[in-house]
Amino acid sequence: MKTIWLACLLVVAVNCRPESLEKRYDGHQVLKVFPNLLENFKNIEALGAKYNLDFWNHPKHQNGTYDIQVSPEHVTDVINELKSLGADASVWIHDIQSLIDESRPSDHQKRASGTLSMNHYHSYAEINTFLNSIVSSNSHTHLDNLGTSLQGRSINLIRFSTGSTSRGTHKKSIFMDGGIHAREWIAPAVVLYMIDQLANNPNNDPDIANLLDKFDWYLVPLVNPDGYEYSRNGDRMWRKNMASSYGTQHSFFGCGSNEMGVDLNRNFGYHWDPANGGSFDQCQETYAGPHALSEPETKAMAHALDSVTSHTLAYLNIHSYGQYWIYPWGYTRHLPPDAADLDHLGRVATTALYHVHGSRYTVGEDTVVLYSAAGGADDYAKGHSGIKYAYTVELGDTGKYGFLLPERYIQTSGQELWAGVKAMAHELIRLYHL
Ligand code: 0X9
Ligand code: ZN
Repeated sequence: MKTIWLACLLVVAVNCRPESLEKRYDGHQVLKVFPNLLENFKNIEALGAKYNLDFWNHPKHQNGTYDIQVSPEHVTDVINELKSLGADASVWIHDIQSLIDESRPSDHQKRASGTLSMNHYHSYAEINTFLNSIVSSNSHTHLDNLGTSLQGRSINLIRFSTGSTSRGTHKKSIFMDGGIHAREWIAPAVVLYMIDQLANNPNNDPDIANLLDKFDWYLVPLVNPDGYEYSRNGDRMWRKNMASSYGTQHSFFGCGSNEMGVDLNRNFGYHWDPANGGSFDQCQETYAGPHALSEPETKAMAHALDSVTSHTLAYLNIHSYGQYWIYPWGYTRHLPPDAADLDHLGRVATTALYHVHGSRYTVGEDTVVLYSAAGGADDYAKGHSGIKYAYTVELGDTGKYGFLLPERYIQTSGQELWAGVKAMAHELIRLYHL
């Protein structure tokens, strides 16, 4: 153990993340905090910097709450400081490690090629095997490598395309991705669920052929494969990509326990601005990168979105948690001119989603429903690529497990989102006379 850490110190000091040593969160807690006073928004953000807090969620309005992860050595001080500010704090998650243990990917049997268990969180390698077996047995599917992550993993897109239209032009398309934030495992899992529906039609759904006939489908299950693998093997709470030090700030000793990396959903190039809901500090969870599209993962996605612009009607950037179906802009409180259209389609989708298992999703503009944050994929897709119906979807839950949703929720989350997406597709068919 000593030798490993010594080696780490020698290697760099810049970037040492021994993937075999899993970071533990024994005694780390998540607090629900009611600011109570307007000035406390600023005060609470300042506590974040002082105690190295990880904000799982920011309040969406004056009466909203923060979900704040605190390390055991700071719990008492943070609660005391919050009380002295006049804020209310209660413990939501008492021990993050026990939830991590509960949501840990379980051992599972290898399945026949072309199938993937929808009851498990899968590794990057398993996901690729699944995609490859689909394209090798399915003539209307194609695998595109959109680019290569910092650690050399390919960012794969699977395309379902049953041929061009009778007019010889592209069909209209729907584009969806997951896993831009490493720790939000349910997002890639439900993208895989949807890929399985389209490729294997396991429920013999008579609608699938029609949906494949009307649209080309583009799905990227894992936008941030390096971060995802690190969250499986190194640090379950990892959010960003695996970029190492930028510039001189913090460069010698790195960021300590809160390592580097870029928040890919602050790095897109439409009104990119670290000061707007992101950070200039590479040690922060929302570090926006040294400049717009500085990361290979965002470059790959931006290029893919730009190249489908002429025929893509809808884009879903899938995250967790909180149950929101939200639309641009994230960088400003001003609504896009066609906000009513986006609102309408979001409501169609979430109504259908609700009817599956009764989950309620909030529909609205990013800054109204959540918070202001520039450099998001949704803003880029709409503002730069010109995809009209661009959304961020925050899957479940609403406050029991947060990012640590156990595997048993994959099926239900997939069923729900797929129902929402199908309803969205049908509404597009109606609106565009497809
Ligand atoms: O902060 C984010 O990137 C998203 N929430 S999450 O908890 N999954 O990290 C929301 C992004 C909303 N879109 C924009 N702000 N553009
Ligand atoms: Zn996210």
